[in-house]
Amino acid sequence: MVPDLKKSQAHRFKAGKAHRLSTEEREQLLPNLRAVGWNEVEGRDAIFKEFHFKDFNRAFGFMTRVALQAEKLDHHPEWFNVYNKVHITLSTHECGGLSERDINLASFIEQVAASLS
Ligand code: H2B
Repeated sequence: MVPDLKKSQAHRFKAGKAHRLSTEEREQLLPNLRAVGWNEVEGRDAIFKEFHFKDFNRAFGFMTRVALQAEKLDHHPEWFNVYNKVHITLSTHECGGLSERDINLASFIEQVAASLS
């Protein structure tokens, strides 16, 4: 299941200052991401997922697509790659924790991963 990202949300992405998600927002937004393998990081307000691809070529292709979108959105992942594995942590430095920007980037990342597998 790929969490839905509405076009209207994508346009609102960078509008205004990022704010940390409220408890209500988390209850509404995080279950969809948990269901596809994103987990909250212990000791830090961030989410994490590990992706596995068939080979380095696919992993790097995935990273390239995510990188271009991240630059467009001016919201960047923290990530680590070895061969076919890509570890991704999302958090918003501007507000020191999880914001809607992370949820939206995670949704985009899921769409890319789904299109490559
Ligand atoms: N990425 C992330 N993950 N969090 C941020 O707060 C952030 C970013 N801020 N990318 C952007 C860039 C900011 O530094 C620039 C100046 O807009």
